[in-house]
Amino acid sequence: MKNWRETYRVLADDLTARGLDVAQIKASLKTQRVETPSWGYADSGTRFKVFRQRGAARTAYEKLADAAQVHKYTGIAPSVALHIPWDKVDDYAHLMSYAQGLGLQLGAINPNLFQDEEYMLGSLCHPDAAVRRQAINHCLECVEIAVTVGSNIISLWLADGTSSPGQDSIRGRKHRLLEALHEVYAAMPAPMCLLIEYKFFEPAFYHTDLGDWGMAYLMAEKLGDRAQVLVDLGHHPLGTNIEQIVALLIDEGRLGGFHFNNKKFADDDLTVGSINPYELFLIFNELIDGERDPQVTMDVAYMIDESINIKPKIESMLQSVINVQEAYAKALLINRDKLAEAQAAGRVVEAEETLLDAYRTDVRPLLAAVREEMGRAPDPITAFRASGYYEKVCAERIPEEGAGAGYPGA
Ligand code: LRH
Ligand code: MN
Repeated sequence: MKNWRETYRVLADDLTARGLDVAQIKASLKTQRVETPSWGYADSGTRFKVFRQRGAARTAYEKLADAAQVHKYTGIAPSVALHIPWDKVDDYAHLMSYAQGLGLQLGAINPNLFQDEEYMLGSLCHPDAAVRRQAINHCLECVEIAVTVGSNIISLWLADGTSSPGQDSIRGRKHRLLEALHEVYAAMPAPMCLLIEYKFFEPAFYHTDLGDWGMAYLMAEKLGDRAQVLVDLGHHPLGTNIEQIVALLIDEGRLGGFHFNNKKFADDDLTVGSINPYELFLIFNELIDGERDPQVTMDVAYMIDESINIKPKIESMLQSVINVQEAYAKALLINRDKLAEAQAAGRVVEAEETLLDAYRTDVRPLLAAVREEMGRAPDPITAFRASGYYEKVCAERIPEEGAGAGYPGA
């Protein structure tokens, strides 16, 4: 955006004329934080092919170096989620200090209970107690890693389910799952939280043990206050109203976090906001509604979970962080008093138009001003490209056989 400063001045006057507090909006934007996924910087693909990308990160250290670029240019991505064993290292304390040297913290620890040979029939839900023990021990190892790196989040997704009718007892699996989760929960030192991520199918194709928000919520309720539900935007049947699920979990005090990404069909893990930016805006509308309600306490982990197969990964991650920022900025422009009045009076079109006034506002000049005031690049992608970092890592990182991030096929 060439002359964004002039455009920003006009926008700020317009927002003030619309009765909005520009200084307050900018202050909120400066406190926004989004965690990026280590696995988003490494080679990934589909079951058909993982296309290797020149310059893709191959080790936990290289993933952190790339994540530091995203934080350098946006200013709002200071932490990175790890996936174990994809990010397994000999010395996690050393990895933590390396991250701190880059201005980063290590965030959510993601156990991996979907790649060991023993997990064909499940992990924590497996009929064989020895396999369940193996899975529980991996989660306990992840709790230890979280303690070592100063993380307070265990982010758990289970591939567990069945792929043919009758394969296993659905209630039996539920009992095994709860027993195992109680042991993991008890091992987490407060205030560490367990985020339970649900998904309606894949890799299981008949039933999934944690198949929707209700099943994850039920488990959280049975475990305790430090168990919450994680909403991955790619884990719902088409047509699902995700912002309604978000509003409900906020109201029940069980919204623990997000895996932001986008989809057209299934769990596509595409760049955030690249397919349905209006949905992301409506989700942030519910989040702000909750934040503004004194009855509601929220402690939400905003995280990205994307696997980019074609685009250069760092640029896609920059797009994703910027799109999360834009969705929040647009939602902050909603005149909430006007919205509440229209809703109460049943003036439905006026209510929708109040949302659209905000959504249709081009917030890029506002974000450019906020970034500059944070000492960051008004236009992160252009600044990153001008840095030559990508060319540098392409030259340095000669793809090695089997050096993928642990992503299947990588
Ligand atoms: C499962 C999932 C989960 C991660 C994986 C990389 O589809 O969303 O969050 O463990 O992707
Ligand atoms: Mn996810």
